[in-house]
Parts: sequence; structure tokens; C-alpha cells
Amino acid sequence: MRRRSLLVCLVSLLAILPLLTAAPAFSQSITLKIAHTTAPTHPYTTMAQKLAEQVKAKSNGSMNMTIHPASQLGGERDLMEGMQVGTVDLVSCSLGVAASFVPELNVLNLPFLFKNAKHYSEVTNGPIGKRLLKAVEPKRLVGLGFYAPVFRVPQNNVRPIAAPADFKGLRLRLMEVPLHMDTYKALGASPVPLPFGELYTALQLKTVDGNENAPATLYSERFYEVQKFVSLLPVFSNGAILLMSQATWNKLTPAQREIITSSVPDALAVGDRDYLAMDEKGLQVMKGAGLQINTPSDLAPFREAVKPIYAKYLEKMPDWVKEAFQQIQK
Ligand code: EAX
Repeated sequence: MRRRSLLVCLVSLLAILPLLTAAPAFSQSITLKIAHTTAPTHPYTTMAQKLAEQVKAKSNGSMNMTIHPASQLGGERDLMEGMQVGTVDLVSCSLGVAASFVPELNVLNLPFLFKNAKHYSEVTNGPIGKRLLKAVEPKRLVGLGFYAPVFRVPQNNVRPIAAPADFKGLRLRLMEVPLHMDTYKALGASPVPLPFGELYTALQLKTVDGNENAPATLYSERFYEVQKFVSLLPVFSNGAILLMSQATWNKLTPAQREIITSSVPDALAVGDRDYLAMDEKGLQVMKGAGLQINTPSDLAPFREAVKPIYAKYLEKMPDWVKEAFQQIQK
């Protein structure tokens, strides 16, 4: 009798064990946090609003998202780490900072890589983009998509940039991204790495002479209020990646995952549309505010100056990324 009741206990214990050990699946209704560093008016926010709206509709209100802009939950580094430990569910992050966690993404950060917005979208929405999204998984992240087919351009208080020599001695705020820092050093500037949330004050107090970002962001963050010159030199893609925490993903049911992934394309399309429109609007407003806007006529000397950056960063890459670079250059 004793042996029998022991056996029954053992069998029932084995039966419930998986339930005890599995990551607690989300209950019926869930609320996910999506975070980023830019203003509530920025395309990162309109993208997130579209995603939240679609997910809520497709889940009959059982899946909700709260949007946390303007570095409310921390800078991009904090947000990436937050996803890795599961305290932040989704993040819209610059490719620059994301590549500090997923080095393969740096192939998209190489200077003067993309010819235009269309080229960026074709590459990031194509086989190369799909493979790069898979490359984030070993870092406890889930890659949902790329967007923001716009470019980062320099802005400063000292002089217009028409040739590499014009960067000489310019203290430029950059993201804490080694590839970006090395590139602007190669162009002759003095890079100053600074979290995004501290930039407006640094420009106002003149602890830096300038910064670089998409016209949409130079506008949404009102940096133009404390700057004089914008030079339409597309040094870097200002591409962004939408990521989810793997810990969060693992808690979702297959149906909930499907609702998220099927809602992403429309949300990213809104992000692209608003970024391109706000880039235009931003340049108009900056012109209206008296900023001098110039377009360097010859990119060749700039390309020449940054050539060593390709060698330095590609040599560290796996072969498939080197091949992807060759593809992109075609
Ligand atoms: O991704 O830090 C930056 O300049 C980024 O553009 C910003 O965080 C948004």
C-alpha cells in the first residue's frame, strides 16, 4: 500500500513538473512596455502607437502596450540591457547602439554605405536584413524589423561642412558607438560620446560644438534652437531596429506572437512614412529659423578619408557579413 501511494505521488509530481518549471506564460490580458529615447512627437513614437493600436485590435483588447519615449526608461544602452534581463519588453533602437550588442549589425553602420532611402529599405527588408534579424537571437533578443530609411547629417555652431578640412577641431557629440567615433576621427573631427538625453544641454552650454542626426530628430528634439549650420552630408544611415526581449517572447503564446509579428509591417511603414515627412519638415523649420543649410558638392574626399574604417570593421566580421557588404555595395 505504502509503495503504491509513493508511486502515485511520484507519477503526479512528474505530471505537474513541466508546469512548475516553464516560464510563466502571460495570463489572458497582458501589457507590454515599448521604450525609446526620442520625443513623443518623433517617428519612433508614431511607429509604436501604430503597433500598439494593431496589437490591441487583433487581440480584442487583451494585449496592450504602454509607450515610454524620451529616455523615460533610460538611454539606448540601458534599454538594450533592460530587454536582455526582461525588464523592458520592446525597444526602437538606433542601429549604432544596437550594433554594440550585435556586432554583425555594424555592416549597416559603415559610412556612406547606402545610396538612398530606397537602397536602405531594399537591403534591410531583403535576405540580408532577414539574416541580420536572426543574428540578434544569441543576445537574448528577438529582431522584429528594420525601418527609418533616413541619414544622419552633421549640425554645428562653427562653420558649414563642404570638405573634410571643415571638420578640423569640431567637438561633435556622437552616440557611444566606436565605429561612429572612428569615422568622425578619420574625417578630422573631435568626437564626444554622450547619451542622447544630455545632448540639448551640452549644445546649449557649448560643451560640444555640434552633433549629427537625421533632420527629423534635429527638429523633434529642437537641437536647431542652439545650432547654426546643417550640412546634408549623409555620413551614416539613421536606420533603426525594432526589438523584443527574448524573455518576453518566451512568455507569449503562439497566438500572441502571431499578433505581434503580423502587426509589425504596418507599424514600420508608419515609421518610415513619418520619418521621411519629418525630415522634410525639419529642414524647412530649420531654414525658417535661420540655420544655414548646405549640401557638399563632392563626396569623394569624404569617402576617401573614411576608407580605413571599412577595413578595420569588416576584418572582424564573419564571412557571411563580408559577403553581405559586397552585395550591398553593388
Ligand atoms: O535613436 O542617440 C542618438 O543620437 C539616437 O539617434 C537616438 O538615441 C535615437
